[in-house]
Amino acid sequence: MKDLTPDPGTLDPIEKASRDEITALQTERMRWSLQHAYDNVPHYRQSFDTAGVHPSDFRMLSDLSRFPFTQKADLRANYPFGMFAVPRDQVARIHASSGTTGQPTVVGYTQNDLTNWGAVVARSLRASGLKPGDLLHNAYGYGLFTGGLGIHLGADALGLTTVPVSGGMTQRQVRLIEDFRPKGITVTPSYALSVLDEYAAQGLDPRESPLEVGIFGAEPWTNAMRQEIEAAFDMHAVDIYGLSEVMGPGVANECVETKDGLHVWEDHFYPEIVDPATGEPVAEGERGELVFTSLTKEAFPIIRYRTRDLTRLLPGTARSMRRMEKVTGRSDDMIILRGVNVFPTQIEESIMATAGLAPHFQIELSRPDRMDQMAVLCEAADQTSDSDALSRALADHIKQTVGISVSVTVGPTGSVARSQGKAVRIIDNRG
Ligand code: DLL
Repeated sequence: MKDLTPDPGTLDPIEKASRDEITALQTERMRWSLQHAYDNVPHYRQSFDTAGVHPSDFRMLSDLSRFPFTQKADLRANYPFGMFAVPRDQVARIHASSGTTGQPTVVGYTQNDLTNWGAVVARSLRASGLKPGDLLHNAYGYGLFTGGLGIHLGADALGLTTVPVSGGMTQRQVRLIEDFRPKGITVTPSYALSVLDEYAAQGLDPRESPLEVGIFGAEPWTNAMRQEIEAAFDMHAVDIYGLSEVMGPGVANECVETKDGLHVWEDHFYPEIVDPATGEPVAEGERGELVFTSLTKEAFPIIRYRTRDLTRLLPGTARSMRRMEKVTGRSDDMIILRGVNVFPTQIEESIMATAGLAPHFQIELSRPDRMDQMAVLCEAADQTSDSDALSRALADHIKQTVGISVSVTVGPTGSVARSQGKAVRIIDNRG
């Protein structure tokens, strides 16, 4: 793999700023953001008043914990435009979450917000090893989802040549990668595996592909999966994080030279970690639920948003801004199996650690006789291998590392549903 470390001279000054400078900027911006939300969004005025806090109570960053949280339910209750802090005609762009359950969550951006979003995505793409003039194959979905258009904004801001492929039509993805010869690909890690399958189907060697870096996010994935993808394509694989409520992709990104967690672009997004059960801030470096407050957003300021994503904050390394560890999973996706907490990422790690298994999997939950059961559906990398031996090996690994008994089915190639974007990891038949 080539060294893609960016030239330090190309970084934004804030990427090299001292902690004191970052804190001073955050404090000033936080004051503005709290006041802006209070003055312009009835929901925030009411929730601050109910909690007995006023933006003038904010003097330093530790005061933020006195302000109330915002939850997804608050955004739904204010559907569609009730959380906007500017008149609708100043909103330049709308995005929305898929809303598979209940109402979609609608978010908006002013022209300034779009500029800032482009800047943080550009910073993310540069941290990933891309530079002006490079070609980018953008396979995140275009549309209401923030992935495609968000990456596109940043690619324009950085000065890349963007191929706006969007998701789906996997054969065509491979054809375009081979013909246009992009240096980077932006895509969910699970869809990257579908692209990898297609390389095999076309009899092409993915290690010979022009790709030098993949920028993967929008769903949890493990370091074991990183190694799998890096080896398969002979390219770097870095992690990009974000969520529509906070902005979209580009809230945090790994640096290609370190790959040691994602630097949170703290000049725009202020992170906290709280205990998911009590909402109390955890001690520095402890794991918990990630909470974000926007520092510059005009159209859709967001105060102490409970992301449900579980991770921890670590000090800066390649950049002075703090890092978040790779997300283990969402608290919503935590399975409690006979008293043991399990995340799909733990099953992913076991699959990657079991030689002979392909990286595709789904988890099926059922409740026969009022006892929860977990079945893991996966595939052999090589169809001639002994699927009984593979399933025993995986079940043993899961028993030893996660501490639960599961049934494993190693099916034929293609038996596990392939991802076209965000993978569906859990099929819940518990009724
Ligand atoms: O998934 C934004 C995005 C697009 C991020 C493209 C990165 C790349 P939403 O659809 O609102 O936005 O979903 C946000 O996806 O709360 C996490 O649970 C999950 N997620 C996003 N990035 C990561 C990641 C986009 N790198 C939700 N690792 C978030 C783990 C991630 N989970």
